[in-house]
Amino acid sequence: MRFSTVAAGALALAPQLGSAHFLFPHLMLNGVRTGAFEYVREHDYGFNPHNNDFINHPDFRCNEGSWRHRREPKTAQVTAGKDTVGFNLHLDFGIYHPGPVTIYLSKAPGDVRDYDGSGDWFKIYQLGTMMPWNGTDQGWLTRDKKNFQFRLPAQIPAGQYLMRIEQMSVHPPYRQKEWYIQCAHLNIASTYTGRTPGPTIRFPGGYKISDAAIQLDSWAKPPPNFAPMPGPPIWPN
Ligand SMILES: *[C@@H]1O[C@H](CO)[C@@H](O)[C@H](O)[C@H]1NC(C)=O
Ligand SMILES: [Cu+2]
Repeated sequence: MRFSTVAAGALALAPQLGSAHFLFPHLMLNGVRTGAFEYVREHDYGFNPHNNDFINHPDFRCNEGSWRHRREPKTAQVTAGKDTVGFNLHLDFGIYHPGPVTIYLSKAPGDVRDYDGSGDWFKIYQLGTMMPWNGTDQGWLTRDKKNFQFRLPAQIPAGQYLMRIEQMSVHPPYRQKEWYIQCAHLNIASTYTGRTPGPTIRFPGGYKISDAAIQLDSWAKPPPNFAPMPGPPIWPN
């Protein structure tokens, strides 16, 4: 089963380049788009989306097959409170799927290249709909955006981190979603020694099908006028 999924993903790469789905192979570093997978951990699912079953799988952390790519990317040297970071879609495509973008950090016990993301994650970025939202795809602030960047808050302890981007596409019928996930490797310099960032969640386990964000039904009539974000509130806020 696993083998056939990977093979199908590889075959699907070429035809999907121009038309279908997306991934986030570029780390954005102070406004500069770095190379594809230069600082980003690759995975074996190509441009393909996962469905809701994926939220209960360990690969929901950094996407399917990413563990075997953990030694490939470099680790970006950045400073908390100073540098801006983020992700850029492949080939400068914009996300043409409606839905929230969230970015999380998880501190590695040591070298991020040996870290599987099984520890605690806190959210540092999110982008949802206009407020108020008229319930349409056009009302998503993420739509057609090609990069998602923010200044690293100063309130992050020094260390190596996985930085995980997630887009949850809300266009499939009813409460089914499409999930796009990718992780980058950061080494964060910081003098912060305050409270540990939080609230934190783990993957899998941190998301439930019953979460309001996942229960959003963009096919509802009349359309919804509020789109809850997945996951906990952002740090440090
Ligand atoms: C909803 O809002 C978006 C963003 O302002 C706008 O482009 C779109 O035309 C609106 N659609 C409707 C049906 O009001
Ligand atoms: Cu899709």
